[in-house]
Amino acid sequence: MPVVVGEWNLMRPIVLIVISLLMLACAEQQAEQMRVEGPWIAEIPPMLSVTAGWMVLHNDGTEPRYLVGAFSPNAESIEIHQSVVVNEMARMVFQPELEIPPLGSLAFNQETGYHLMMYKSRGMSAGAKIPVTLTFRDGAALTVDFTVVDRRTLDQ
Ligand SMILES: [Cu+2]
Repeated sequence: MPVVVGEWNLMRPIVLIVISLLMLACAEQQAEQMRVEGPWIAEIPPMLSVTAGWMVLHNDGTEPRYLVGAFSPNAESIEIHQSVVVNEMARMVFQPELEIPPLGSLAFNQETGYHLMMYKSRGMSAGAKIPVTLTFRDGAALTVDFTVVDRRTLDQ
C-alpha cells in the first residue's frame, strides 16, 4: 500500500512503540561502547568443573555501565566474584553488579581479585574458544569468545 506523509505521521508513534518493545524483548541487544580485551579461562582437567574467567572490560562510552551477570552454553552458571583476604583467609565474595566507569575499564585479574566463576563447566581444555555473554543493567548484552589457557604457560 502506498505510504503518504499523513499516514506516516499517524503510524510513527506506533512504529516507535513497536521498536521500543523489540529492543526490550531482545536479550541480544548489543552493549554498544563496551569492549573486552584479553578474555581467557583457566584450563581444568576433565574431572573438575569449576574454573574462572579473566578479562579487561572497557567502557568507551560517556556513561557508567554496570555488569550484572554472565552466561555461557559451556557452564551451568557463572557468578561475578571478587577474591579478598580476610584474616589471612582467602575468600570469594559474590558481586551483584560491578561499575565500569565512563571512558575507563575494569580488570578481572589476580591483582583486583575480580573473576567470572564458572560452575559445572564443560570443554575447558587449552585452546578451546568458549562463548560467554556478559549482561548489563540496562538489558544490553555482549558475547565474547574466551580462550582456554593452561595457567602454567602464563607468566604471572
Ligand atoms: Cu570465585
